Amino acid sequence: MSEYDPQALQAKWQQRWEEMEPFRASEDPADPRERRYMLDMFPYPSGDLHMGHGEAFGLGDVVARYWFQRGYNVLHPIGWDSFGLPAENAAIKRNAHPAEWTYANIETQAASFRRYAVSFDWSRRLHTSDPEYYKWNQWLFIRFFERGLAYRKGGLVNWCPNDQTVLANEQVIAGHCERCGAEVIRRELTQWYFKITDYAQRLLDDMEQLEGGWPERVLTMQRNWIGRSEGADVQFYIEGREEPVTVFTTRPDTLFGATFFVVAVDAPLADEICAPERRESFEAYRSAVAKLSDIERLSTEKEKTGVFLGRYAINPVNGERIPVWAADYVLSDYGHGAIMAVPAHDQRDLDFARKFGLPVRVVVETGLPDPAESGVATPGEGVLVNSGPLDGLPKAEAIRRIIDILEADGKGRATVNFRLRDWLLSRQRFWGTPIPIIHCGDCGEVPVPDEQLPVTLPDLRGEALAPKGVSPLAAATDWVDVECPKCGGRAKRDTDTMDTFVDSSWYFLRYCSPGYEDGPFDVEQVRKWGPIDQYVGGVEHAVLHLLYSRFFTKVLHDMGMLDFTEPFVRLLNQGQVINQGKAMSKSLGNGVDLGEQIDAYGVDAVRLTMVFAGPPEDDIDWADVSPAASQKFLARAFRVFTDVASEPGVPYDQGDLELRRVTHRTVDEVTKLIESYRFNVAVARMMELTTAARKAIDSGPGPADPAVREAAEVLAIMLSLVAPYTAEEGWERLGHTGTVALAGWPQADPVLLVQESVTCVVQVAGKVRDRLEVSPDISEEELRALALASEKVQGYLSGEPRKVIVRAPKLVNIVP
Ligand code: ANZ
Ligand code: ZN
Repeated sequence: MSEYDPQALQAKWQQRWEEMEPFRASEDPADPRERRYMLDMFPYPSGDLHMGHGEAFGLGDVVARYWFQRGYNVLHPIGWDSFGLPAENAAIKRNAHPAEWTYANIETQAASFRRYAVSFDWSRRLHTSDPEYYKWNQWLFIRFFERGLAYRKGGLVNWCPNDQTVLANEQVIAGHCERCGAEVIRRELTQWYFKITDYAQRLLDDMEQLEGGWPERVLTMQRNWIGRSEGADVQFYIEGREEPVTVFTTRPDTLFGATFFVVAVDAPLADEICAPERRESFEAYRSAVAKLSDIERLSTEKEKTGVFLGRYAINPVNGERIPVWAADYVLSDYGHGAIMAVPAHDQRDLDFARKFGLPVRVVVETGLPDPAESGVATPGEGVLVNSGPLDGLPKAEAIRRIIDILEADGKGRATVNFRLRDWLLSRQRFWGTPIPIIHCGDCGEVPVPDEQLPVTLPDLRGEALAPKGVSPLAAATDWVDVECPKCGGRAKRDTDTMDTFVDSSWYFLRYCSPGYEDGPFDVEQVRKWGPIDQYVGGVEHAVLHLLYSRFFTKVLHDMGMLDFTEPFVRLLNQGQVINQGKAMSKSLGNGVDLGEQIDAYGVDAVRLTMVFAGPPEDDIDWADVSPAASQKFLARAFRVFTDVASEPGVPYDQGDLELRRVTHRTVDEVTKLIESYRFNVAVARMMELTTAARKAIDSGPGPADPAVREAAEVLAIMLSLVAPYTAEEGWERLGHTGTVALAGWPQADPVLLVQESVTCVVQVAGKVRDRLEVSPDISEEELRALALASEKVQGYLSGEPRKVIVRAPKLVNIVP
């Protein structure tokens, strides 16, 4: 095997690694090495690995392998997010059990990961669909339930008519089901929720810990999703109604500009206060709106719609009577489901006012054209007018002032609202974790006792799993009918399963002690490994998965099980692999198959192509990259390894100085580049080192020079981060035993980093008086001091010079 043969290398080294297990994390408490926890978002077993996996895991592996080389005790585990709908749909189609499809795919992916040479600790592998894993979902659910953080309530929910299941708000994308794309409708159902809203403020505050470690755009998305608004609750009486109605407003300063009042058409209040003569039109309107998604309702493009309810509200500060309307642009589940409308300063209100001929009154003078005429509301800064006691005040002050007034009169108060809703976690599908609750006519909701966990899924398959609008579990009566754990009476199991985001909200903790039987994880082990030093995954998880994981972490912290409050210290979002400018898709026929690429070019060339294509966050267009060129480069590097003609252990310092300088500068730069995620530039530096070594072999000091060996060894170690097979074989050809993956990261010798000096001319009054040998990157201050300290220069100076002009590194001009 003198020629570079990637497929042969793969076969050989895969087997060696299997024997060596070089990537097992050590649990030995006496192990003195610093620990590092590197995690890739775990895969869903939908088939074999695809190009996206190739990129994400290839990038993550650069970090993990770098840490191995640095001598850390690294935890780099792998598992599968193996519950979920696709398995169930496949099972219905094939009259099979979802487990068959799931576990077959897992085996396929596991084999592909091994071939792809990702540095996993295989001993910690987990699958969320294993009862040994989901038992702890149930255990956690019960702990949440006991703490009042899991509860059941009825309400309107998002329902996918195709998948026949409830969806969380987060799973509705522009009114459509995230999974199948069907249009989502609203349905009244009793469902389980996690009370994530209790943690809204902490989810926001703790983001401070993530600044600098997470991409700014992800932090922004999290912030927007949580959606904190400061404002005031203001009470309005409605004529003929005993109790006042509260509205939430971020602009209490505009209270004197409220010209009408709007109730969400689907809020119970609208139904309650609707005047009899308006009922018919109200009901017709309400059923039309029921078909719309929140996104459509809130769209600013959409024509405003609404109906007058025949009633009037009283403005609490000036006693004015304003008409009450029902409309869809006010949501029933935000704030209090009713608003005071200020058309002059809120665009939605203005659109509505213009459509229905309602008055517009400016109360903040902004200097912009009158909204009633321009059609453009003026939400910005200004001075209050037409507002009684607020007149003349700037906006911010007016807000404070009106809140004081309202509070003094008991008509309102300062308040904070969050856009975040509680997490709807129950699903009416089979392939998930059964909710461990038993419903008893006498005792109500009774948790399954811990010692009876896990509640395993009944054995259903094929047609029995077909969606029927209720959970398929409901039909398994043997499974459903149980004794109440409290009173022993006849009771029924809850038939819903959990959202699979529950599974992924804590799996990273389980990896620290995967076989642990006394709890979801061994608290001591997590204390040692956690939190995750580096998390790598797609930006599609910027909201959901990350928010839920952060929530779980905080709850577990409050339960005394974790000593940290944020799970992921650093986050890297890799780009997507696309082709010809577009996302790969079956319909476009532009798909690229990872396995085929590997068959054609070898694992190393594919991995190197992924890493070299650009910054990790950028998309990779497979049409613009060349795995063939990557393979050629690897063959060149390989030839350098095989050409080295000295023995291991030769003293490098006897080698060619010029090549040694290149090698050490490369080490210095690549180290910094890897640590700042600029992996593509690091690869470029490795390529340059390869070229320099080649030149030294062919037309320089020759293959036996110790500097050539040094360059080749450094190259093998650095290359092991992206092209592990080539690096291993090269390392062996260089006469080493063991794996290159643990050879140790090279250290740059600072002496060799100093470039040859530059001559600096020092002039006094325009005449050259001295020449100094200085470093090319000397600073201006240093050079100035050096020039003034020169004895030759001193001879021409008497006291402080009038002026010193420094042009580092080549010239200093002194005016005496
Ligand atoms: C009067 C007002 C005047 C408002 C003004 C805004 C500007 P954020 O920032 O998103 O929290 N609002 C309150 N509850 C609502 C609901 N259930 N559905 C739709 N809109 C609702 O938005 C708060 C503002 O959105 C509130 O402040 C209210 O309109 C509206 F110049 O009150 B505002
Ligand atoms: Zn009971």
